[in-house]
Amino acid sequence: MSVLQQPPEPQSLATTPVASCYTYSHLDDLNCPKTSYRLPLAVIALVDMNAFFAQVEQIRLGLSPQDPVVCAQWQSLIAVSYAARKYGINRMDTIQSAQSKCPNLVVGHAAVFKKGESHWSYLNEPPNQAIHKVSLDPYRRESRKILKIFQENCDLVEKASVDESYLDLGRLVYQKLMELFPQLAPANRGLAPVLPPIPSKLPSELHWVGEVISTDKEDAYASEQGLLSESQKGEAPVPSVCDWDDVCMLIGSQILLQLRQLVYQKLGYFTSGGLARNKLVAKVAGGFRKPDNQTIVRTRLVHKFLNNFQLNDISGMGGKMGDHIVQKFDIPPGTNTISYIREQVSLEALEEEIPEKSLAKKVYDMVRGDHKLELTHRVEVKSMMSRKNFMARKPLETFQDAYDWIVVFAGDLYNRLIELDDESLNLSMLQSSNKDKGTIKRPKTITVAATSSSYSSHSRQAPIPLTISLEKLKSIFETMGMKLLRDLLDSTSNLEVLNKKSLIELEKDKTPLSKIKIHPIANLSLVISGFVKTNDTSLIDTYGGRGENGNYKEDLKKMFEEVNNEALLKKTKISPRPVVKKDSNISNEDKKYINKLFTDFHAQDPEVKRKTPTPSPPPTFKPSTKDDAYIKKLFQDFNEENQKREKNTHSIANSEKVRRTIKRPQADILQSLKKSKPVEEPFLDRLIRTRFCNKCQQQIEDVFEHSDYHIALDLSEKLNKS
Ligand code: DCP
Ligand code: CA
Ligand code: CA
Repeated sequence: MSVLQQPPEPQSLATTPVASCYTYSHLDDLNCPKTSYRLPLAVIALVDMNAFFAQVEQIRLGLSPQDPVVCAQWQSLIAVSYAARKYGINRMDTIQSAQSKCPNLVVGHAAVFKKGESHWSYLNEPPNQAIHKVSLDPYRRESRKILKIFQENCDLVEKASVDESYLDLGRLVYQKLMELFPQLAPANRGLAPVLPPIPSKLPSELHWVGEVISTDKEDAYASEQGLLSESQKGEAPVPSVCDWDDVCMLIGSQILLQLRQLVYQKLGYFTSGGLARNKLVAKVAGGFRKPDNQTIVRTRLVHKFLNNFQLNDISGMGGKMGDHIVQKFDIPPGTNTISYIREQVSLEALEEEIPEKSLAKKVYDMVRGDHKLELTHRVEVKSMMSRKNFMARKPLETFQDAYDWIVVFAGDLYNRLIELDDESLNLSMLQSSNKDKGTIKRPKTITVAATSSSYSSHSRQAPIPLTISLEKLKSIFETMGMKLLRDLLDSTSNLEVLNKKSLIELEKDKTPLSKIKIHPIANLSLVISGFVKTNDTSLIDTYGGRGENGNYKEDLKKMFEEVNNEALLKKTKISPRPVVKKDSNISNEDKKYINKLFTDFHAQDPEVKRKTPTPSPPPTFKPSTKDDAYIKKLFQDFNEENQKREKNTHSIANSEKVRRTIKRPQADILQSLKKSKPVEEPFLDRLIRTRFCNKCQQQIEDVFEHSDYHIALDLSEKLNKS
């Protein structure tokens, strides 16, 4: 049902009361966030934003939902509004091909940072890849606003991606049940553990909202009613309500619409929703009717509903993983894979064909829509990277170039820390019992890494002084980033040969930075890592409210400034010259971090644990591994991808320029350029294009986060080798 539609007139619902399958204990557990997700009465919603980035652009540009808007990143479309989809435009189009399908197309390009500036902005003209870096901050900001609406109204919300959240509606449904059915209240219960049958007449305020998946009988009844005249029609509209699980879904459907309406009223966004007993079915339901609608799957309809899909459509079973399982069972072509496995393949047969027992059981549960996953808060952030690839034709060639980008990266990381604080504060305010109450996170380490045009990589790392002020951190990122970059270039870039003077002499002579040449840099990154939690519950407690003066971010910043001035800065001096770590062993923190990464990831999706080679626990780290090497390896994978990408670009673009720019291992590179073998698509490119990870065999929501995950995974494997 659309968020714009008025609620229907009160009508009595069709009921078919039966002896209840549920107990008071099931009911009461619904009231507990820890237990409710695995209950037969659970009510889990998934809300997904429609054409998210395109809607953000449409609203930013003051346009209506009927205007054909797309969101672009360089020449590619990353989101296509539903109005533009009517012209046959999809994400595979380029701006040009989309414009040829719809001459009135409105192209909103993502905001960009300009070289040398730490604030992103929207441009009136197309950005230039050589001097701009895309910022996704505006979308993350909108995403935070939406999440906040959910968190203010629901006690357990899992942000699943930039535009999706799962909501456990258990407590909201419980409260409504108690209000509408006082006979269920603890004081009014008899001795029997089983719930009474539902009343034959339900309160008139209850009505189904959205597309309710119906039984064949209900379908037949509905079409029969459609043929009758008004006077002949039966009173009670289908779908019918039989037991308390249906009542829970019924109430949940109304709550889900209210939440979607709140998002629309406060921010103007259209959404799609899915409602079911668990995340798996809610997710599939969320994509069933788009845009601006919601799909409700009553528990007894789960099998029928899932028969509309194939195994590959289920989250975690996409691509090769699903194909592989389907092949194992010789499922005849044209057969529905989900219903076939459910009806024809026993658990024993699944276990025989799928050696990993837990995966076999998972498939067994999934085809039954019975795979219960807990709603979790976001996986902990352990590092953040801001980076830019420079096109082969435009590598960085002077100190000024490189410093200008450090300023951009510092601004990017600063924005992301604001987001992180916002999340931490929201969490702590909304969950008074949470053990992380009052926790904010600050990075301990900063790293600069650069890869030259000849693909040699170097990095420098230093500890960051503890400070709560984000403004201060931003300037620390800038100054330390520049200092680290200076040291890195001084020791790796052969400055003396390039400039005919040593760096110290150049600095003494006050040579402008734009005149100091460096060995061309093909990509540059700034990373903050080793996040630690800073716990100061009392300070969070004294902070009066979220955005009550209308400027939430300012309040937050002010609070941190106060904290910083009063307490922490006294204890910690900011060192003007960072200490560059070169010889320390890989720290326990880092080891813990890498292992936690895997634990978190595997906890999220146990099946990946088996598909992906699991790195060994910390003791197998080579004791001689240096931090420097560690960070170098962190970038290795990323750089390899870039190498491939660059080779690809060169081969298409201009091999003459390649000869001029590349000064080292020329033979190798030119050799590889000559190879006629098609160049494999870089991992991240493929991930962005397909949103499917061929390494994990699953659909990926946050492609950038997932790519970083693989960088860390590969790093750990390398560190654990031998
Ligand atoms: N996104 C992206 N690159 C991709 C896929 C998505 O940058 N390859 C961004 C833009 C999308 C947002 O993530 O707006 C959410 O992705 P969805 O898959 O949910 O797609 P949309 O929200 O755009 O459309 P839909 O209405 O089909 O959900
Ligand atoms: Ca979406
Ligand atoms: Ca989505």
